[in-house]
This record gives sequence, C-alpha cells and structure tokens, in this order.
Amino acid sequence: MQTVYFLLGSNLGDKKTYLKEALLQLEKNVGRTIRTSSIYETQSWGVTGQPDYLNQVVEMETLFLPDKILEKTQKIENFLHRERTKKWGSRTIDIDVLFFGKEIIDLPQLKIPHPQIQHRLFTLVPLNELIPDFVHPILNKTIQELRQEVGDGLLVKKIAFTN
Ligand code: PH2
Ligand code: MG
Ligand code: MG
Repeated sequence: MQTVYFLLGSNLGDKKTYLKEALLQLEKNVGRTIRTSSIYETQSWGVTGQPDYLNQVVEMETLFLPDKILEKTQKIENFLHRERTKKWGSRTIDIDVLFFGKEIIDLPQLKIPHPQIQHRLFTLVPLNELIPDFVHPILNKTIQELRQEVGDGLLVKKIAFTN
C-alpha cells in the first residue's frame, strides 16, 4: 500500500463537476481517498489569457504502481472529455501525480515527484493544507518551506461552495 497525492485541475466547462467526477473515478479505479484539500480558484500559470482554474489536492492509498496509475489517470482524463491540443492548453480535467510516497521516478513519460511542484503556488497552497511537514524527497525541504519560497505572483483563492 502506498500513499499517493494527486493534483486535480480544471479550467474548461463545469469545472467543479469535473473535479468531483475525477475524484469519483479515482475512487473507482485507483484507490481509497484519505483526505482532500479545499478547492481553490487559481490564475492560469505558464500561459496568460486562459480562464482561471479550479485546483484541488487528493490524498489516496493505492495498491497500484505508478505506471499503472498513469495509465488509469489518462483514461479518466479522456473519459472526462480531455482534449490534448497544445502544451498547457485549457482542459476539462488534468490529473497529475505529485508524490508517490517518497519514491523518485525518472522515466521519459513519468516523473515523480512532479517536477514543477516547487514553482507553483496553485499546487503548494492546497498541498500545504494536507502535508505541511512532508519533506520533498529530492529537494529535502518541507512543503511549508517550499510554499514560503515560491512567489509566482498569481492569485490562489480558497472557495467555499454552498453544496
Ligand atoms: N496546470 C497547468 C498549467 N497552468 N495553472 C493553474 N492555475 N492550475 C493548473 O492546474 C495549471 C496551470 C498544466 O497542467
Ligand atoms: Mg498539470
Ligand atoms: Mg497532466
């Protein structure tokens, strides 16, 4: 059994529903949810002029190995109408593996920890809600420390839904 952290992101269509559906599909196909972060409205990182995202981190326990998890998350993305156009293009759903326990994986198709974690407030803020003291296995800093160091200047706002 391993603990895996996913980042969910959506900036196209009914974003909140896509996050919810992605979580249901992960529970059906990948593992059991331990905790979820709040949902955040975040300004698009890397490409300007795109709609804001909703982002959320999910903590799960799983029996699957990372390559199998990648296969499953890609299937879920396709099922939820993900179209792969340009790099960082708007998408109904993006499911990224952030951490798989403390394991380090460096394959052409899969890098864990996710190589961009330390540059992105939209990832570090929800992650910091769940695991502030988790030490990044490559950078050897806690999430809290990384969160304090990053300054991409983009808004990350917690949102409360009424249902
Ligand atoms: N994902 C990206 C690129 N930019 N910006 C925000 N705010 N949230 C994302 O999930 C995101 C992004 C590539 O996957
Ligand atoms: Mg992504
Ligand atoms: Mg992705």
